[in-house]
Amino acid sequence: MGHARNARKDRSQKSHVRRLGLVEDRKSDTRKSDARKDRSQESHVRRLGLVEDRKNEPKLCSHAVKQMALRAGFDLVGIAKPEAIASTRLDSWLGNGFGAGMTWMEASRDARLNPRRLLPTARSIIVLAVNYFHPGSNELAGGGRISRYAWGRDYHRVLGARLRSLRRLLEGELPSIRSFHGVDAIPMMEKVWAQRAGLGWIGKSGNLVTRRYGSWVFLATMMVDEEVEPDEPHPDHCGSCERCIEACPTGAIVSPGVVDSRRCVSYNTIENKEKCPDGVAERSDRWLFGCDACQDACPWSRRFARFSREPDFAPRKELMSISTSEIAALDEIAFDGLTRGSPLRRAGLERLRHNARLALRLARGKDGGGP
Ligand code: B12
Ligand code: SF4
Ligand code: SF4
Repeated sequence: MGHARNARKDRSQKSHVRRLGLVEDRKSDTRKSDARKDRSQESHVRRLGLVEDRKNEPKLCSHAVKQMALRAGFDLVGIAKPEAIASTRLDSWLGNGFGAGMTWMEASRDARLNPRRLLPTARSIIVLAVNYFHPGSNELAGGGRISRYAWGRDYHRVLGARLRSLRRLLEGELPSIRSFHGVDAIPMMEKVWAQRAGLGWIGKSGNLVTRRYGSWVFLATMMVDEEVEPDEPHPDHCGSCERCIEACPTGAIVSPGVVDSRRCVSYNTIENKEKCPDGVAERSDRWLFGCDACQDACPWSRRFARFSREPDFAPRKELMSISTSEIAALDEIAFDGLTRGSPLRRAGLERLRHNARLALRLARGKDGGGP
């Protein structure tokens, strides 16, 4: 009876995860392998120095996991324990309407706060980051600006491939391991995990800032059902600085670390399907996709920006050489060609054209009002 209930729960969990479009990497049935197989596996792994035997509890060695993550192409890696996140801040963010039209943030609230909803047997979270900084100007001819994270190939694809490599490396050494990974689109509070895993701190800008690359990093997570030595959480280094808050063109950083998406140019140029709230469009500083003002102003991000070793994130010639007026006049075929494999695709043709028209008006010194 209990078993049947568990099996039902398991199935409903799987379909829930599938409905959310999440990546699930379970080798579930291999788990019930007999004790002999387990023992031989363990000793194989111990021979490789991957597992430390502490108090009879097998543990993946944190150093070995980190080496694998670096081999898979990540620039930073840390480990956190999958302990639930206190609900106060997320609830107050949602309650204040700061999630704007991103209703999926509310719908996945419980999973965001408790990662074990995604992998009930999770014992550790491997938190990963990739530096995407490529130098250069964000200005297109005609005055429009494109945020740095969108200059190259879509990071979901790049980091997704690296996560799969890491999973293969882990499974190669410990075949019974179960994992669950994702980048951005899974209901994990990636910045919180990154801070807990020691990668950096959540700055007043609302971005994770690292001492190695500033805030120019993408984040990803992989939960595993093995114990890995956790890292220390990262201390805050914002101090009395408030440059990001001062630099935000629309006043979207309503208090340190808290972003009201309704006012954020990034939200309004990418996610928003409705009319831009009054007073925001005309202050959007010619950004036609995303916004980097809070990051460009950050002394850590200025000082520690380093050239990314990932050519996929380098500015695409066809994108950076197009003019704002050409974007404003894109047709479907041209949009399809321009945005293939690029983050810009998310905005959709209509929104992108609208943003470009607005940027042109602002560049000409008109107020840019209107939808
Ligand atoms: C929703 C979302 C947005 C929204 C809301 C932004 C936000 N700050 O929450 C919008 C559309 C506006 C947005 C914009 C951008 N985003 Co975004 N976004 C997300 C997403 C999907 C969820 C973030 C979230 O959970 N927000 C809800 C709030 C409540 O969560 P939180 O900020 O983590 O809050 C916690 C802490 O900040 C803490 N806290 C609360 N108050 C305070 C106060 C202080 C002082 C401190 C220290 C902590 C603290 O408690 C909160 C909960 O426990 C993540 C991916 C993911 N799955 O995590 C990407 C993500 C955060 N985005 C990312 C990026 C790159 C951007 C942009 C830079 C893109 C651009 N150039 O235009 C901008 C930056 C805007 C900004 N200043 O934050 C990256 C950030 C990488 C990094 N270095 O931090 C992420 C991690 C995606 C990824 N996988 O790389 N984004
Ligand atoms: S992305 Fe732009 S609008 Fe959004 S908080 Fe940062 S500076 Fe403000
Ligand atoms: S600009 Fe200053 S306050 Fe803002 S994130 Fe950077 S260091 Fe922190």
